[in-house]
Amino acid sequence: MANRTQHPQKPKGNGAIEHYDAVVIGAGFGGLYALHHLRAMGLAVRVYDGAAGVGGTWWWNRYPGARVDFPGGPFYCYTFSEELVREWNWAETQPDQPSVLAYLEYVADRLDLRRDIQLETWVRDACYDEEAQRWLVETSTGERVSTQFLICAAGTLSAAHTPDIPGLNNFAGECYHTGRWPQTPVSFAGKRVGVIGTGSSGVQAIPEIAREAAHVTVFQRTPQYSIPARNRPIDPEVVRQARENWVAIRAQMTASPLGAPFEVPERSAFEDTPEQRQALYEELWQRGGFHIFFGSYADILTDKEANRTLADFVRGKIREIVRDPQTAQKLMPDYYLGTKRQLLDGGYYETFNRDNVTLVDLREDPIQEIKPTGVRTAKGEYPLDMLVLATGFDAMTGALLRLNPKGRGGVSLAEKWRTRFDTYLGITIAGFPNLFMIHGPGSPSVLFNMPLGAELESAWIGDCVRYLRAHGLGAIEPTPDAEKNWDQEVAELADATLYPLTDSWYTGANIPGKPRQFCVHLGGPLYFQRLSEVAAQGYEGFVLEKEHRAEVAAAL
Ligand code: N01
Repeated sequence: MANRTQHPQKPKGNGAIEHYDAVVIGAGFGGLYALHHLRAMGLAVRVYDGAAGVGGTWWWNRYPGARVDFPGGPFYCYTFSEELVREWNWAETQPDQPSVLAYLEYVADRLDLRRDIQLETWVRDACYDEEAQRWLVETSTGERVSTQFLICAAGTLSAAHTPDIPGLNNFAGECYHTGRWPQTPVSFAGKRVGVIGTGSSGVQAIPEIAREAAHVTVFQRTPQYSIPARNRPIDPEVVRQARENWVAIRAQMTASPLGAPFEVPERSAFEDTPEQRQALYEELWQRGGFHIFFGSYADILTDKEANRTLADFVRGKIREIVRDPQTAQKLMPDYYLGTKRQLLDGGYYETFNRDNVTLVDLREDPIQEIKPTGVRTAKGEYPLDMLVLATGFDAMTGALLRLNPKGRGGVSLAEKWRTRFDTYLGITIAGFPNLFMIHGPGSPSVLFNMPLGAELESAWIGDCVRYLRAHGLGAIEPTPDAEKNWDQEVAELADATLYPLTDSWYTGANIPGKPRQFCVHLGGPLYFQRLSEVAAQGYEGFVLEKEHRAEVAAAL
């Protein structure tokens, strides 16, 4: 096993410019695989990450209760290597954050990745030099490096969103954002804790905090549908079969709409009687996980009435579980189920039966200000020792905009994306040659198995680099028309569903002033087929530029 040095050392900020074939931004699932894949092709690769460890999302999101909600180990992990699948033992169906982080650390060691990763280093600037056909990158540690390819694996859910609530900075107690949770243990014992936000992070954290805190006040703006995760020890037989048949299972995942090794239904909710539907929902509710959502009927996300049958079922469960009818009423969601990111929990609704938990419905009693001693709403005051902000992320585009690379003509990404997040294939951007994104806006990203998606996207990027090199090409960049058509394809797929009808981070509605656009390609396997077709047709939709150095050499 390689040594576990956290900070592979290279001279920092000594004035000399290092030259790489590829710079990868981010050392999470996507960035680690991109490094492994491109390095195996013989490229000189450097990875930068601002965190003090590898893991990306799984390094930052260490709030209590953080777990994989996708069908977990051995399916939420790297799939490209049968060895890794055989070597790593997942303990639970929904692995917790420490397990996933330990896995990524293991992979970084096992594949000897750390020697090319520089941690605690933010990329501060990235400018494209049209003449050199290269990116010039500057880091927070004072280095300037030149690279032909810039691979942005900065995370779809990594730019934490702190809402602009009056007085927030004056709060005198402890205050933590779930997406920037401290490295040192946080104690809730004996404390009055306020949690703002009831998305995936809040719903996972609230039951855990309530077990320890003196009191928890949950400030809820939108009630949510949550489904029991029913996390349990993983069945050794599932693992054995997965290991024996990994090639077939990986193929099945790649061909499935969500990248998961499960059959998806083709039947409409209305092919069953109400009694049959109820029985199926009950069975899948007891089974736990996303099965009820993706495994019940084909039209849950496309037909309002079909959606209502499942929404009614979950609302019925909330009424059954929550003893106080007024609290149950406040918890009652009314949007189309699944059109905000579907939540899984470990006893979320049950938590509201505890004596030490209070629910504040911000729709009828909004926050007015945060005072040094607590939260003041329209109707009252809640004295607090700690505030937990489970308020989400500037999803899909936030991390890229924070990076704000400058492309052709010095135009920044912030200028380019002022009103729309145009991309081609969710991987490339017109005006930004040789820049590739992993899980960019317009890719399946958060609605496909993310580790598997990252592998497939990296593989496509690797093939593209190989093609450029084999053909004496120095740069690749999509045409504005290709972007426009891609935008339309993404929108048409979304418009066939109920997703765009709900305010969510999928549509950018959670960030004040952010352009509204549904940025996830819902094609699943169709998306990866489109990638292959584009490559097979000689990178259709792209302008391919001859290598300038070769042109100069030829002219001499
Ligand atoms: O963020 P969110 P998250 N005043 O945006 C509320 C992934 N993830 O961190 O719905 C009051 O979903 C906001 O209210 P509303 C997963 O993909 C995965 O929970 O906008 N409230 C909402 O309740 C997930 O979807 C796992 O009305 C305010 C909450 O804050 C994504 O990350 C675990 C507010 C934000 O919910 C993001 O989840 C955790 C304000 N001013 C996360 N502003 C896994 O299990 C916002 N809110 C793998």
